[in-house]
Amino acid sequence: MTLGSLFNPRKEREGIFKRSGRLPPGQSLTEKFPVLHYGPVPQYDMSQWTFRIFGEVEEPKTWTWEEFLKLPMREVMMDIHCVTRWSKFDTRWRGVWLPDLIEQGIIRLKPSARYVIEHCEFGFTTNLDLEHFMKPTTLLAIEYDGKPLEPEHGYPLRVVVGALPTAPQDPDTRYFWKGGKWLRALEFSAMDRPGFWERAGYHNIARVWREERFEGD
Ligand SMILES: Nc1nc2c(c(=O)[nH]1)N[C@H]1C(S)=C(S)[C@@H](COP(=O)(O)O)O[C@H]1N2
Ligand SMILES: [Mo]
Repeated sequence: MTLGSLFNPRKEREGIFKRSGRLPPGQSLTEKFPVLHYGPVPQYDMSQWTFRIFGEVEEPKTWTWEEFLKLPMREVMMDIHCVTRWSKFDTRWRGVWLPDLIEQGIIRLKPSARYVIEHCEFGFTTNLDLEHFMKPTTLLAIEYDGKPLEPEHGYPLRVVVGALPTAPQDPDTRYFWKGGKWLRALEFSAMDRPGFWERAGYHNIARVWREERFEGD
């Protein structure tokens, strides 16, 4: 224990995560849940809300909120890492996992589908490769810590990407901005299409353990 951590419980917890290999380079532990986004927080009348699946799929879909809630859901624990250098450990989310929809025949992808574009309110988008979207660490979340998402964290639906606490050093772990808040559609695409932050200079792939923060890193 260093002098600095002696009276600083946050520093002390950070040291534990660092020593156990869960704190990626350049990151520090936060006990809070910072809010980061560009633009306003949308307000909803959930009777008007819809969620769309389109692009390289056999049949495009549109679901109401009531229909969305009937989809298969699972709970996932994740370590999340923001490019602004905070990490939060053991965050608990509940939501829809894409492979469940595919396995149950709820959506059918064309073989040409290789990328997923997340479409959010106000035209915000972000992009991931389909392979990453199929990992157990990519979730369409409706709940955080047993409660509906807070408006500023993406209510009613957001994408979450992170690392499993059981495999914290998965080299394919991505920064948290790849999780779009206020998600309204998933587009399956044959070609990659950089989103809002990616076009603003953030790294297109965004692997945490390689510190792919900005293009050119
Ligand atoms: N719709 C939308 N989603 C977004 C963003 C945004 O600007 N708009 N910012 C991203 C960024 S940069 C980060 S770090 C995370 C932050 O999520 P949080 O506010 O729940 O911590 O959301 C991501 N999702
Ligand atoms: Mo961010």
